This record gives sequence, structure tokens and C-alpha cells, in this order.
Amino acid sequence: MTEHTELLNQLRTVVGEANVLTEGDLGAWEWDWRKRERGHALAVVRPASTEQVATVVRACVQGGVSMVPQGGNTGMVVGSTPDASGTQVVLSLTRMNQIRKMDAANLTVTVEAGCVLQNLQEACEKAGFLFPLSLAAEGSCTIGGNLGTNAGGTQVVRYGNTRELCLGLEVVTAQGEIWSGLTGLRKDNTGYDLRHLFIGSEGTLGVITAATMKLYPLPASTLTTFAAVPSLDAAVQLLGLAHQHLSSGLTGFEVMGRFALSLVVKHFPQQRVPFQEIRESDAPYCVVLENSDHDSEAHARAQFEKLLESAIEAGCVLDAVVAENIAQARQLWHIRESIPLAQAQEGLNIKHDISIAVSRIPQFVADMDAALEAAFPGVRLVNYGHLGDGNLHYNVQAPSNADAEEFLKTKEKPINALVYASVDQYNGSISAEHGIGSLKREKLQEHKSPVALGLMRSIKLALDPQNLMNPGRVIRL
Ligand code: FAD
Ligand code: S2G
Ligand code: ZN
Repeated sequence: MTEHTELLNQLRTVVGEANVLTEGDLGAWEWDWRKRERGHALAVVRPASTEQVATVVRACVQGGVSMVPQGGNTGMVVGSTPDASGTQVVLSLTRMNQIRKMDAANLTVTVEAGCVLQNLQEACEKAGFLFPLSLAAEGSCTIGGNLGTNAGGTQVVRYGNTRELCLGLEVVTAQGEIWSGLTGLRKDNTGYDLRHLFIGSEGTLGVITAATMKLYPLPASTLTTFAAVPSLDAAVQLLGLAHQHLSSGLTGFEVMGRFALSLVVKHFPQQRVPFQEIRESDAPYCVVLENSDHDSEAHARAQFEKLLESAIEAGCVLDAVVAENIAQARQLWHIRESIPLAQAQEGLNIKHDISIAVSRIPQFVADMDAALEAAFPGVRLVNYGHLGDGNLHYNVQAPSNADAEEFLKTKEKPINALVYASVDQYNGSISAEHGIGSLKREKLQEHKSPVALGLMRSIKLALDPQNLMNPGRVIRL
């Protein structure tokens, strides 16, 4: 008998024996996606309904056992895995994956937290609608995790983050009560807007069990272009022209450094990355951009022609390839989405998920590249990301002849310090879309004012006074 035997038996009666995992390899729930940290769970518990989640939470609260809500476990800030104590319950929402209701006239869909993002995208497309959240992890991340982290991705430039796409939530509170706010109303000014407390709270205030999300009409045509640009300044200039020519038709604008692309060429040789023949010094960056048109493909093409003409005239595009069909478009996007995976194949790396005013990104990168290359000779810079919304993944790979583990052990902290100090100077954010988790919790203390931290602490203590919801994530009490 351990001190938790009674609780575990109780949980087994709630969710069924097979859905309380305590034996065997729980690595899938305990390793963080970057394979940098592994926790140890008391148990992985997989409820199938909101009522079961509520009962599980109440039982854990009664037993004084803390919980880590988990979706697809693709988070990047060590927020969805248990700590090493062996005393936490991982509350996996993956069995709650139903699409409860699609309301065409209201342009909304109500979906359970454990629904995989790609499944929701596909179901909406089949019904003739667009659910416009899109990120490279969409094959395994879940709507609950997207809301937990307020995920961004590649269409934020047009549709905003997950927060902007959410109209209502169903939540099990830290006391095990059920708050149902799945109204689907676009206007509802009746007191505090509670959904916005839970969106981006990273499982520290309660468990999101379902959400009502916005739908959009499917565009008549989406065109994708992959362009080689002579500088990061030119990429920013091209973004300005794209806004001018495409306006709300601009639904994606990603920048990729040539070293980042070289990792895709190296690790995924079957992918055809354009413009390999252009010297890196002539085109240090490439851009992939998407135009979604509600008129016709002909109209979309005509708009793209005009955009590319003015971009070539302005000298901010060296060469461009426009996808001829959906398969080609998918191939071009797949190159961009393969960068994080190619980085992982190249070895352990240091990630910075930062945002800076778009206009200032070129200067930040020029300064930072120079500073890191001077301080850490041989360091390899993997610069890429969502330039359209000012979110750069300014990642650092160990020098090719270095032991990556050793390099990270000794250099990650000073590199983080350099990057984040500069981000501060540029009035940027140290976490644009991935959140804080436990990875950046101490950093948050340095980068937020005492007033802001005090308000966050008050919210945490008001909603989870026993600190049993994902303790030690986001805010240090
Ligand atoms: P998890 O990792 O399981 O959990 C993430 C956080 O949310 C944790 O704090 C967890 O406690 C909390 N949580 C999970 N479910 C719930 C719930 N039901 N209720 C309350 N809290 C909950 N992120 C981006 O924003 N943009 C990107 O472009 C992007 N690209 C990525 C590419 C790759 C290859 C990978 C591996 C990750 C990427 N990510 C990106 C990070 C990650 O995919 C997102 O943070 C995603 O939203 C996490 O979803 P998940 O279901 O995996 O959540
Ligand atoms: C992306 C993935 C995380 C990283 O692909 O947009 O959010 O930096 C990133 O590898
Ligand atoms: Zn990203």
C-alpha cells in the first residue's frame, strides 16, 4: 500500500482500470518534446468526459495530489510533463476528442479539448469551412493544448492566435466544478470575460474540456509562393508589399534562413528545396507566403503577378516560384514545417521564441548574429519563423564539431542572457507563442514588472489557492 493507493483505486473506478497508467514505459507522457527533460508521473489518467474530469480533479484535490493537464505533449517550454517527484497525476485529455457541434449559420464549431488540431481542420474543410489555426505540430497537438498555450502558428498574420479564434470554453476548475461558457456568442458583456483567463494559462488555473471556436468560409483559391530574397530587410519590404497588394488575402508569411533550410536539405533529402543554386551571400533568406482569395484562382494569380512584379522592381525578390497546384503548395509549406524536425535531427539546440516589431527584426538579427558569432565562435544560427506577425524562432545549434549536450550545458545560459537582454532593448517578448511552462518561469520574473507579476499571482491564488493545477509552471508563488 502506498500513500496514494486509495486515490489510484478511486480514479480507476472513475475512468476505468485501463485509463489509469502507472506501469510500463510512460515516456510518451513524461518526456518533453525537445527530449531535454523527463518527469516521473504518479499516474497518467485518461478521462472520457467532462464529468469524469471533474470527479478526477475533486479526488486529486481531496488527496492533495497535483495535476498536469496534457494534450498532445508537443509543448516547447516543459509545461505539459510531470516534475521528477513521482507525485503528480498527468491528466491526459486525448480521449475527449469529439467535435460536439458545427453551426454553419453561426460560423462556429464546438469541440472537445483532446481533439487533434489536424482532425478538426479536416472535419471543418469537409463541411466547407476553414478553421484557420495551423502549426507544424498540427498532426499531434490538441485544441486544449492550443488554448492552454494560446498557440500561434503560420496564419496569425491574418486570423490571430488561438485566443482570437475562441468564443467560449467549458472548464473544470481547480476545485472540480464545471464552468460551461460554450455560448458561441460574439457579443456577451456580462461581467469579466472568464475565457481569457484560461486561454494561455498553460494548465495552471483549470482544465479546458471543450471550446467553441470561430469558423471562416473556405477561400475560392489559395496560392503559395516561395521566394529568394537578398536580405532580411528585403523580406520585411516584401511583407509590406504583400500587405499592400493582398490586404486580407495575405494568410501566411514565413521567413527561413539558408542555414535553417540547409538542415532540411540534409535531413530530408527527398524534399525539393528551391533556389539551392543561388549563393547564400546573394540570398541569405527565403520566404514562403500565401494568398487566399475569395474570388477565383485567376484573380489570385493576377494579384500575385502584380505583387511579384513590384517586388522584383523594388529589388526585394531575386527569384520566386508560385505553386501550380495544391500538392505543390503543400510541398512548399512542408519545407517550412520541417525545419524544427530537421533541427531536432541535427541535435539538441537552444530555442528562442521571440517577438519584436517587424520593422526592427533585421537590425536585431544583424546585431545578435554578430554578437553570438563573436562570443561563441562556430555557433550555427537557425533563424526562421513567422515574420508576418513579428515572431522569430531565433534558434542556436552547437558548432558542428562540438558535443551538443556539453555545449548546451555550458553555453545555453549565457546565450539566453545575451538574446533576452537584446529582446528587452528592442521592447520585444521572450515568449511570442510557446508560453512559459517551467522552462522560462524564472526568466518571466526578470522580464515582467512586479505589478504584472503581482496581478498574475493574485489570479493564480484566487483560482487555485492550493496550487494543485500544474504547480511551478508560468508563475512562481
Ligand atoms: P501540450 O504540450 O500537451 O500542453 C501544452 C500546455 O497546455 C501545458 O502547459 C499543458 O498543461 C496545457 N494544456 C494542455 N491541454 C490542456 C487543457 N485541456 N486544459 C488546460 N491546459 C491544457 N506552437 C505555436 O504556438 N506555434 C507554432 O508554430 C508551433 N510549432 C511547433 C512545431 C513543432 C514541430 C512542435 C513540436 C511544436 C510546435 N509548437 C508551436 C508548440 C506546441 O505545438 C504548441 O504549444 C501547442 O499548442 C501544444 O499543444 P499540445 O496539445 O501538444 O499541448
Ligand atoms: C515553429 C517550432 C519550435 C521551434 O515551427 O513555428 O514554433 O523553434 C516553431 O523549433
Ligand atoms: Zn512557431
